[in-house]
Amino acid sequence: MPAPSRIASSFARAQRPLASFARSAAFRAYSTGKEPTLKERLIEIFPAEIEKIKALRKAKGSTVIGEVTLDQAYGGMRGIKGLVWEGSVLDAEEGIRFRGYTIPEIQKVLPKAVEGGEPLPEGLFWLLLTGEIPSATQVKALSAELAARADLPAHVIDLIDRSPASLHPMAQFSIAVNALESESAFTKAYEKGVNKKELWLHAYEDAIDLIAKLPAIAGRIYRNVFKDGKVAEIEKDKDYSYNLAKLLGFGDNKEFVELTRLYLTIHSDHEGGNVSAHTTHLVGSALSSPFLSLAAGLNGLAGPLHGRANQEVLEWILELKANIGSDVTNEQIEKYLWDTLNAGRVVPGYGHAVLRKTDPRYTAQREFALKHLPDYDLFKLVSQIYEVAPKVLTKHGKTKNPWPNVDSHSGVLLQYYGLTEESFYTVLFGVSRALGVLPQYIIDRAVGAPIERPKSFSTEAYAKLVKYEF
Ligand code: CMX
Repeated sequence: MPAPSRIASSFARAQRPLASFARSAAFRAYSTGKEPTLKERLIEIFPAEIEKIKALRKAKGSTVIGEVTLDQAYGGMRGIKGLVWEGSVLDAEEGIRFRGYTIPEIQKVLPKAVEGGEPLPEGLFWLLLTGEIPSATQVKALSAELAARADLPAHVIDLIDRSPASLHPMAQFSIAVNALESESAFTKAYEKGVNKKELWLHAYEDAIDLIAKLPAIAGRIYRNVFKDGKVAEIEKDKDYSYNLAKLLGFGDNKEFVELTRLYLTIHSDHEGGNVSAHTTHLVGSALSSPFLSLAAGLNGLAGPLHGRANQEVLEWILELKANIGSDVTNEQIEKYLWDTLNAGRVVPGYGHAVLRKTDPRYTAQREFALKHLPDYDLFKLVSQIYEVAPKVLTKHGKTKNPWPNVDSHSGVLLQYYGLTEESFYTVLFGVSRALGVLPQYIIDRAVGAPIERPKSFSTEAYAKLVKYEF
């Protein structure tokens, strides 16, 4: 790996308008026949991206892109355009596109570990950061870099080991990520007064370190809380998902490893406005390090209306099964749905703030189940709920989207392979979400995104604004 000072000076050169490509790291790599690493590629790409944004703002900066109603201010800012997020855009009808690619498309074009299998999430990370599909060799190099940086500092191991088993795995996860702040190259560089144009280089190092260490954190939490506390070693020549599965204790199951690859790919990014992405971005805008920023995002993901919905779904389904059994009629499911709604609860795994159709992440998991576990009773139950719930939610008339979201399906797949402890499920979502939100963290620092600071008003002030008297 090139020394940081060489990279910094290379980046400084590349920052000049039309930097000489012949002097760049990427050119050196091309000319020697060696493909550029992710960092080399970013050094090449970012100057042009910065110029693109400058040109767009210069030409169109004062163009009005939307209006805001009073209801939106009180209604969770739904639909207000005010964030920049490069990795993905969410269409209400079609679902997510990662740098323009739908989920079925990325399943085709990203490098895989198994012929005809699921994509490697390292490839998605590369795509989200650069907008480019990496080669298999480039992904392999990234996998190796992540495996090489996977070890945890002793104090983080100690913190996890001393957490009580009764502390929710997501709280343990957030504690451990916060504690990695001791390792932050970004914070150290800032303290030394680094030029802000070079901050992204340190953000990149932190992001790679952080992603690299997540399997060891997740594995340790899982093994401590639910198993014998023994955590296997990372295999330096294996991919990220294999190592995560291995550290959880499922490395021998090839299908589970494939599921991990799919799971980590599809849960990564869902544009910028969701709670975990927005929080990571917001906290990062204060120049808190990637560790502190992701930990903040994970705390948001831990909420039952967001990432913890995967745990809630499983509990809700198991409660249904416990009360009625596996052999359930559609009428019984309908009654169970109404009981949930009439108790003033939400139906977990259904509805979405943006989507108005079945979530393609749900569909991708359904297809995995149809291929690998079509006769599993809980999968059949999930499919049966899918037949009934949209009609009931439509009749109920509140939710704007009666269709299932990503969390509706993930739990039963994990149950099938023996990862039955549902309070752990959101940790897996969190590992994946890091792959989606940290690219934007790096981009934000590269383009010099400012501290985020929207305007708020009191109810009195809003009333005055809209000329209303109480
Ligand atoms: N069951 C019952 N009521 C629901 C509902 C559901 N699944 N989804 C929405 N509603 C209700 C809302 O609670 C709201 O009721 P009030 O007017 O009484 O407050 C009303 O319908 C309108 O809500 P909405 O505009 O359709 O949805 P929001 O954008 O406010 O919320 C979400 C989106 C996901 C929080 C909501 O659909 C929900 O609570 N779903 C269940 C929890 C869930 O599955 N979350 C995971 C989402 C994916 C993720 O982030 O991981």
